[in-house]
Amino acid sequence: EHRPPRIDVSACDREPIHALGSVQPFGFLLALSSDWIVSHASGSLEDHVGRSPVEVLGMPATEILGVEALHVLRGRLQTLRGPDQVERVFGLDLLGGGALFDVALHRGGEGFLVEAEPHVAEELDTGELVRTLFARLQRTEGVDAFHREAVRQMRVLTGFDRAMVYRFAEDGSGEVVAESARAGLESYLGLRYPASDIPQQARQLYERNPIRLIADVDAEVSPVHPTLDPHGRPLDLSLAALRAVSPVHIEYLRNMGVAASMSVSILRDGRLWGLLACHHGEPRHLSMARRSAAELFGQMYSWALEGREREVERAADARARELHNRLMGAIASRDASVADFEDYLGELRGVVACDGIALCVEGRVACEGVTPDVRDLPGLTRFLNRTAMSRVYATHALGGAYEPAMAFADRASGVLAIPVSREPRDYLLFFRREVARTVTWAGKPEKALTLSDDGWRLSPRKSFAAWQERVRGTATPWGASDLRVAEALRVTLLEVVLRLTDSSEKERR
Ligand code: BLA
Repeated sequence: EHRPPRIDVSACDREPIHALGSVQPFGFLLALSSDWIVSHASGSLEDHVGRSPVEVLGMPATEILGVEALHVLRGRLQTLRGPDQVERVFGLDLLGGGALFDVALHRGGEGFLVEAEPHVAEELDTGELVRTLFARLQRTEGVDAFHREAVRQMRVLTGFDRAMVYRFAEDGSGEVVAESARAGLESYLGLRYPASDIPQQARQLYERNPIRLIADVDAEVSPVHPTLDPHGRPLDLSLAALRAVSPVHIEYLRNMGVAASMSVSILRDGRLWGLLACHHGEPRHLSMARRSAAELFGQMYSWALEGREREVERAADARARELHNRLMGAIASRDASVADFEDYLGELRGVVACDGIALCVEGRVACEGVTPDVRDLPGLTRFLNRTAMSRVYATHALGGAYEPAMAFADRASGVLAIPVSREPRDYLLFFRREVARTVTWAGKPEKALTLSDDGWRLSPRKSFAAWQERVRGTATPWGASDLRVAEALRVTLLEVVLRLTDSSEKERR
């Protein structure tokens, strides 16, 4: 029996995916120096143009490109100002021989990169198409319907079998929050994937370059010549549309039964919030015009999303305010006691997303939902007395700070504690379960490793076991909005409890 070695998933983060030295063969690439001398060419030049890449190295562009094309490219180059900008020209007679190409242009290397694909004439006005799709998106109500409509539109736009909204959590893991798929395909909706499925450098790259198409996972990639420039550096393909992707990811897609993939970055405040990810069971090339349209749709979607999410936050704040008013009204209108306050547990539970809630006041305990055992709560509140200091305290890995909590990690790995008396002593506690128990994680542990000619190696979709080890004892982290609502609740509850204890003391007297 072979024993798998320990897996170092972080090794994935070190693969230089922006400079792997090859492109996909559905187009060709030329790198030109600032004085328009060819410094690099891809092997695919041969297939598209019938010239050997090595033969054109060192040639002035005037000997390869058509006069009209040179003029157009010079003009476009002038407009490339910002660092990560790309210009696209559709239907350009690039070589002056009559064949039309769709061309992308960006600064890079010692000058700029020109990428060309055979021109595809789109019957539809893609700008008009995006406008229509976006109008439909805006007619939806709420965040869920917004995502659902977006993936439906992405399928219309791309013709792919499947489109998903893949949203990242704070720990980098991702969840499929919306999906549109051809009938008969297995659904991924609601599945979670570990952070290691999309390594760090890939996420950074996707913030700069918002779209990538993998047209055919089985296509042989085309090497860029020369491999290293005179300074010994590989060509930086970060912004190249033709960039061949990591072989590790290609294997991942094959394991998923995917032949073509395209993803568009969803950004919030410039940071990667998620991906619009599309799959196809057969190889599928999308024209540059359609890819541009998908990119634009992704940008409009990203901007609109910010507004939708803000609406949700405002609604959560409003719920907390309303609860405040109701609690205050209740104690003002009748001769209430702390015990009555327990009637509100259900409602309190609704203002912060949690699996369970407990109220510990004056030695009394009331619980709802999934919580630690009542016997475990005194120990926990004593820990909180030392930690919370009259403030809201939140952790998504309670066992790390308070070791005895490991015993009930499955029921409560996350706690959000709101002190409700002036001295730390009484608390309202929100609990979240261990994440591995609350979500459906994708992947099969038994497929964590494969044996290849060079020994055991980590393969995509197989990092599951390693990941599961790492999330033991952790819950979904509390978000900024949870903390804001908790702080508002703290102020309310403090007031409520003070009044109630005042009145019960009066009674006793
Ligand atoms: C990239 N991984 C990606 C991408 C996605 C995923 C969407 C972006 C590239 C693309 O558009 O295809 C993951 N795809 C998913 C997930 C779903 C999906 C989770 O459809 C869910 C439905 N991958 C691993 C491991 C490694 C790894 C363990 O699982 C590292 C050893 C690597 N993934 C990896 C790399 C890339 C990647 C290197 C970057 C590919 C590139 O752009 O070059």
